[in-house]
Amino acid sequence: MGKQSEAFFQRAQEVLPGGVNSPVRAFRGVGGSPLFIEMAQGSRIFDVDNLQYIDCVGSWGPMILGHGHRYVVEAVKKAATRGFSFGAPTIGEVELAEMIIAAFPSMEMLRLVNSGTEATMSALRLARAATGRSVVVKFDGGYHGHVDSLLVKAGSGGATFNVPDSAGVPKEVTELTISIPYNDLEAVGAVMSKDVAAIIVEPVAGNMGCVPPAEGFLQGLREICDKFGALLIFDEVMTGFRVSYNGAQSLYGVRPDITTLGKVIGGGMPIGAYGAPRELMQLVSPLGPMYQAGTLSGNPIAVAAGRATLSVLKNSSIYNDLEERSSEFETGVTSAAEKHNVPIVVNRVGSMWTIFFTDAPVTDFESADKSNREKFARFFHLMLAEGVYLPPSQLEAAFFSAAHAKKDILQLIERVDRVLKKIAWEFEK
Ligand code: KE4
Repeated sequence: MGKQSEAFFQRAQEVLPGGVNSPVRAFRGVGGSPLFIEMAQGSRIFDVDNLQYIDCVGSWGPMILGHGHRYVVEAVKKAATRGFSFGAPTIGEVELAEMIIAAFPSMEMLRLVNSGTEATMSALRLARAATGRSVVVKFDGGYHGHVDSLLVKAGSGGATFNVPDSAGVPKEVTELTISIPYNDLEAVGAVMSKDVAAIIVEPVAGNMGCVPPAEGFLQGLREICDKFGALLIFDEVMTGFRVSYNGAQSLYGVRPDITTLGKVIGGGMPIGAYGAPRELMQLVSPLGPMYQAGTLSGNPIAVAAGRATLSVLKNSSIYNDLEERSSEFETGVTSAAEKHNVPIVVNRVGSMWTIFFTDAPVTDFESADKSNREKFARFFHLMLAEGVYLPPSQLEAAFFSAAHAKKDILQLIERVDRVLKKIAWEFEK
């Protein structure tokens, strides 16, 4: 921990709860104090003490092209010279919507908002408006932003700080939310009823660490929703344009009723979106009775960053490259762990992944939660000392970007190998 970061952190804690503007950044999941970041470029991030790291967080997913991609930077610069915000329609937000809809055939219309939370909050309201029902089903360890109804057995910071149900949310609200184990279709069947407005799911979980859907799980949710007349919401805030240009719904061939997006579609700028077939979206104001609004929704600068990002991703070899490099990393880490006899499980879908310090498969929150947090924290700090910036929590997903070159992957494997050797000595003797 550098002196400047330490000084800034002391100062930050005077004015920001925990010294941060989002809880998981506070390093409470791994101990110690957070690094304050000066800048980032490509696959590297630089802290205020001028130390550099290979970045495996990528702002929690948005930076799939790497930091400071010149095409995105130029698009933002150009947009900025024309005005930051008008509170009026621009053709740019239409073009971004058209790009997203072309990539996600399950959507015929969408509404841009300013965060993933706004997207899921609006998607939930739309499902309740469309069905006239109130109950929502989610999954233990699933995190969908800090929406009152969805802060029930929530993942991400909720799980990291062991506060799965937030204070300040009336029980009258949470009574309408049922949370059950991920990848457990029987549990879904047992709670389903004609009172359920929607099932909301991360089609690849990223907020209990990375947990892929079990074979048939997503299709099973589709069938259960059809049987009970409930809507299926795919929260693709993390997976959209991450696991493929067409999202997890394309990868697994399951069509949701409503999709939420964020992160990558803004290229690092504040953004979110929710979309669905026309008949559903026509319920949204000003067309219909479901109200949702936003001063900065469709913001020209955020939209410029998003359009530039998707333009670079579209028809590129980036997803193949990401798969190749991420797979090479997974193989290298797995063999290093075997060599040093450190039990780990690596879960990965494309370029989102998590190294769990456990010796049993991780298929849901309960199995993820069995991971050895002390070992993960030690691994995190030893990797930081090796110049690698990982998500500061066992229950988060890590990410690679198009800027992570082969040499970065080879360096990462070497550094993981050195660190696992130390972990073996400290924990496995
Ligand atoms: P935001 O409101 O943070 O933009 O998006 C909320 C959200 C919704 N759905 C999914 C699947 C998400 O992963 C997220 C946010 N992800 C976390 C990372 N676990 C953001 C990091 C943070 O909270 O600081």
